[in-house]
Amino acid sequence: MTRHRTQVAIIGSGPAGLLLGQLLAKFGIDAIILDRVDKDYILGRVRAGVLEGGTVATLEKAGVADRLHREGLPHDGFAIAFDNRLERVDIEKYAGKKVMVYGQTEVTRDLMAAREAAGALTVYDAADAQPRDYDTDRPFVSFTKDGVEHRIDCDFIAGCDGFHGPSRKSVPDGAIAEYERVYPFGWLGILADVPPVSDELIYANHPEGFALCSMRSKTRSRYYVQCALDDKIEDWSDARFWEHLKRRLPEESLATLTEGPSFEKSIAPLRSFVAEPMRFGRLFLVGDAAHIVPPTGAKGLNLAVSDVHYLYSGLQEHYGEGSDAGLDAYSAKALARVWKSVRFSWWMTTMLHRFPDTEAFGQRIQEAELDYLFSSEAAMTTIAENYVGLPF
Ligand code: FAS
Ligand code: PHB
Repeated sequence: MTRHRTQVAIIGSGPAGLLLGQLLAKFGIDAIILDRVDKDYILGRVRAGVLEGGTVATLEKAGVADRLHREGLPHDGFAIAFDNRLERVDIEKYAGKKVMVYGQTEVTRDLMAAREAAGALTVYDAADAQPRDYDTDRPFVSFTKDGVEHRIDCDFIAGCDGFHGPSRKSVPDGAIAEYERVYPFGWLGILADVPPVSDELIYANHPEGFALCSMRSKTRSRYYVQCALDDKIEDWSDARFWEHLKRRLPEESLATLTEGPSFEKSIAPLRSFVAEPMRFGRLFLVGDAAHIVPPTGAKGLNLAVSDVHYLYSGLQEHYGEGSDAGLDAYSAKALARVWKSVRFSWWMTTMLHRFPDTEAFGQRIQEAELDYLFSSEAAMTTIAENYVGLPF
């Protein structure tokens, strides 16, 4: 058994774990990060694309926002297409803020580079990580690497290990409440090196299903179409993908749509999920380990950041001022913001997707809601202030 000692043991080297590690390092708090896979696998996962202002500010505070400001695309609005209409939500006018289009992969890359430059320890390919004894004041994390058993003694454990990780699952059933809604469809996404159809994102409601036109740069597009839950990647040739995307976009968008070969194609299931509470003694659940949202509201990554913001503030107080007020308030504070983002993501998903029971009446109701949305200053303000991100 190889033994290690640190102040905070972080399970998971996704954006939550890496950002927490980076903020702690800047404050002089030692942390070891573990992940069950390697860097390339993590960087190969294509996920979020839109950063809220609070996320950008937190990345700036962590000292990893230089490339984001050089290469990211600030957006002051997005569009919703429905009933062959293309209508714009002016987030700058109605919420006074922008969002930044910069892929999660790049955020993760920047955080990994900063951690390496600081010489901080991340253990990749760490198998069987388990948070242990976190109901005592001597918690530890066990894992194996290359057949050798390891133990990390620590003061606190941050469970940043995503929806399928061991942290939440280690909590005894009677001590945790779980709320879930699984959606009866998925998102099929592609990346293609073609110019985006528009300078801003387009979310599309259509009788055949939802579509989303996003981007990673002015020469790289990210597109999604709603697909059946049992669809497989091999069911979707590029030709079929482009055909379905074009059918779901308004005519005026087709004039600027550039098709091309995809170099990444993946299907993501959609669910809303929240675990309560988010703290168990010395174990804190962070990001997707505690909650999942359908990506329709572009909230998943941004919620992971607000959790990190609250937990980091609490740890800073503990080590800097000897106060546990922030740690004691973590779960309630994080969940208050989580549930409002879960609601918004559920609302956007319900309004824009084709459900098995939508039928003709349901389609008209969705179109009426969208028609009202664009006729009301109050409704525009509501969607804009939720999309740019509620305050931390
Ligand atoms: P992550 O899941 O990113 O990171 C968890 C890490 O823990 C992983 O690296 C994993 O390898 C590691 N881990 C798991 N088990 C472990 C173990 N036993 N031991 C050690 N490590 C372990 N959000 C958006 O806003 N927009 C989107 O378009 C979008 N698309 C998504 C598509 C998919 C397929 C998925 C799954 C999520 C998507 N999300 C999207 C949400 C996503 O961006 C998450 O919110 C974000 O990755 C959350 O970051 P983390 O909490 O760090 O979790
Ligand atoms: C993306 O660019 O991947 C993206 C953007 C906005 C969303 C979801 C995904 O709501």
